Amino acid sequence: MKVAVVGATGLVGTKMLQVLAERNFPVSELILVASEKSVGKEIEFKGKKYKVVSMDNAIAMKPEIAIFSAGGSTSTEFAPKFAAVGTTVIDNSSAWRMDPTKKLVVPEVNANVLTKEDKIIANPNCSTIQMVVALKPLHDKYQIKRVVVSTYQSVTGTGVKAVTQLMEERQGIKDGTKAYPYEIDLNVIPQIDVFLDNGYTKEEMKMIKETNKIMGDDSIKVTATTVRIPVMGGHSESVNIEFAKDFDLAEVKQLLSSAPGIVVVDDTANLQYPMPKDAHEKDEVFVGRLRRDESLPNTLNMWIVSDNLRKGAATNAVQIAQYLIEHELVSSAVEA
Ligand code: 2RA
Repeated sequence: MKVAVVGATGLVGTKMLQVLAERNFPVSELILVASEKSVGKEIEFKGKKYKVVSMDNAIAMKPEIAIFSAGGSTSTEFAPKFAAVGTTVIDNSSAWRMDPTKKLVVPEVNANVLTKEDKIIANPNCSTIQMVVALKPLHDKYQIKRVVVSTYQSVTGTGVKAVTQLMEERQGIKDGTKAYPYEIDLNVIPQIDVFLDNGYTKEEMKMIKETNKIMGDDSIKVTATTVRIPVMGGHSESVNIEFAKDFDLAEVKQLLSSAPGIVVVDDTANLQYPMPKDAHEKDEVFVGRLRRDESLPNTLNMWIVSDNLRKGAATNAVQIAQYLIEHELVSSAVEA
């Protein structure tokens, strides 16, 4: 496969290259694209150096697959141009996620919706991905009525600038890099992305709308509070789920343990539960603190942790690409 990575120098782009290499993704030719100021810069992939090229050069090379992590406006402008030359684009921005003509995919949940005609495929928001992976096996069995989620999100979800802000603050540097309106070290910021007219943030509304679309079920009611914390290894989520049917806690554990992409870490007697420092650099979604909500019938509490740069972004995108290849849903650019 001729593969382009668009946004190759960012936190997610760098992780995409790492995941492609680790998974031995069948790359016959690698095309690296980044902003104009990075054109010509060399990036290493599997021991070989590649020069960053411009967007127009990359389109002219007609890659079979392009994995984008370059922001919404870049994606809105250039994803259709790649699609026009026969490239299948997997896009990590929010540009196409709620477009009814585009698929929003988490392979463990809804890869079956993909067809050969899908030329722009949306990769969901990181905090949504890890939640739906854990919701899916439970929804199939007990039918979810309502989800109440509160998140504890890593600064890596914002990007390099936010990591720099946290590190500088930890070194005592005042008036340094500012990715957030407030200090993040020794603080908690109950705002991720901008506020909307309804009082929710864009991140909260993404969790609500994307969950319905990925699960293919608008009857699931979701409400969210998304929060930034001074952590690096992954996003954590406290999730309260009300089901239509009653459940058995041992069976819940069993369903989650046998579901793809999930690791249950739930042994409170030995103080075992998921934490970002353990999820860091892992591809799985970790679930624990499973317990009945004693205040409501048929309701479960759980805690979900995953590396937001991996399953929440790069790994999910590469898994979509792998699925397309395995199911022969990606056409060669030569044919196009
Ligand atoms: C965040 N959800 O953590 C974003 C990244 N996609 O800010």
